[in-house]
Amino acid sequence: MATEETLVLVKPDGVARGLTGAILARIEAKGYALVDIRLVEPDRETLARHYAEHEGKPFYEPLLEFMLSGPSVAIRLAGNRVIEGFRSLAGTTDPTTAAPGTIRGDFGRDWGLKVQQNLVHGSDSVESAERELAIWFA
Ligand code: DAT
Ligand code: MG
Repeated sequence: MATEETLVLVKPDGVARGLTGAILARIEAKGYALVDIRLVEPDRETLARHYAEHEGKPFYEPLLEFMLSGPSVAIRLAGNRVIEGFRSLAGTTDPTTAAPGTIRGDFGRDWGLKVQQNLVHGSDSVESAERELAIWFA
C-alpha cells in the first residue's frame, strides 16, 4: 500500500467550460478521496512557483497567461498510488493525442492557441506533490 496525496488542478479552461463536475465524477468513480477542494485565483508569483521547472521554455509565458485567465479548482486528492493514478486518468499532455477515455482525450483538443489547454494538472512525483500542495494549500 502506498497511500499518497497529490495536487490536482482543474485549469481555467475546465472551469470555464463547466467541466469541473464531470472531472470530479471521474475522480470519485475511481475511488480517490477528496481531502480538500477550493476555487482559486492565483497570482503570477504563485504560478511561477508552481511552474518553476518550466521557466525559460517557449510555452512558459503563454502558460502563465492562460493560467491567469480565470479561476481554477485546486484539489488535494488522496489514495493508493494516486499520483500515477490521476495522471493516468488525465491522459498525456497533448489533448489531441491523449487516449480516448482519459479526461484530456475525451474533453480536450488543440484549440489552435499557443498553449495546450489541457484541462487538468496532476503532480508527477511524491516530491512534486509535496511541493505543490504546500503552494496551493498553504
Ligand atoms: P503535464 O501537465 O502533462 O505534467 P508538463 O508538466 O510537461 O505537462 O507541462 C505543463 C503544462 O505546460 C502542460 O500541461 C501544458 C503546457 N505545455 C507543456 N508542453 C507544452 C508544449 N510543448 N507546448 C505548449 N504547451 C505545453
Ligand atoms: Mg507536469
